[in-house]
Amino acid sequence: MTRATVLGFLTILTLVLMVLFQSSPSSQQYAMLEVEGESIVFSPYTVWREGFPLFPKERITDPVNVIFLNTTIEDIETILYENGWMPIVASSQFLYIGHARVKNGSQLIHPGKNEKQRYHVRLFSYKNLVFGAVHLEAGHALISWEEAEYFLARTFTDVKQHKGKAITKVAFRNTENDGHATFINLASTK
Ligand SMILES: [Ca+2]
Repeated sequence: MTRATVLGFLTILTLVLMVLFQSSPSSQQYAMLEVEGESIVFSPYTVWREGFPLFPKERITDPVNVIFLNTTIEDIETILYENGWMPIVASSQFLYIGHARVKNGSQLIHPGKNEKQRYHVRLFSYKNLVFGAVHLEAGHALISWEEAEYFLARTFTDVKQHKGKAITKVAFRNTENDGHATFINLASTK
């Protein structure tokens, strides 16, 4: 085998490994969601991707704590804008849903109890579901996921809500988190 052939083979092998690495899902545990007879597998934490674009590192960042059923990001945005939320451009995060990597489609903020605090939600669209990861922060400091989940869910009190089974760790990142997400069915009325 000539040197050129070996180099060519190694180049192809490297490219194949890069493609495999790119498409490999996050190493985190998956959760199963049963929605109207359909089973959907998803990663219960958002990931933040950093580093060299061909070999990104993924850092688990926020728990999924609100799941909207029978709706779209656009419909949720409309409701949230009517309730004091505003659009914001911030770093993108990703969720693995049905083994696809889904980039957040929209991010919104709402002022908190004082001028330093704000609620921040990232929304991820999958079929007729919208996964939400919402937190309360002060500057770059994380304060609570639970309080943010309650605050966001309170906007939708005219439709059916329930808490699902635990999908994430309790007290993840040493911050208030009960491990359960709130399910909000936009097709229902109370
Ligand atoms: Ca929760």
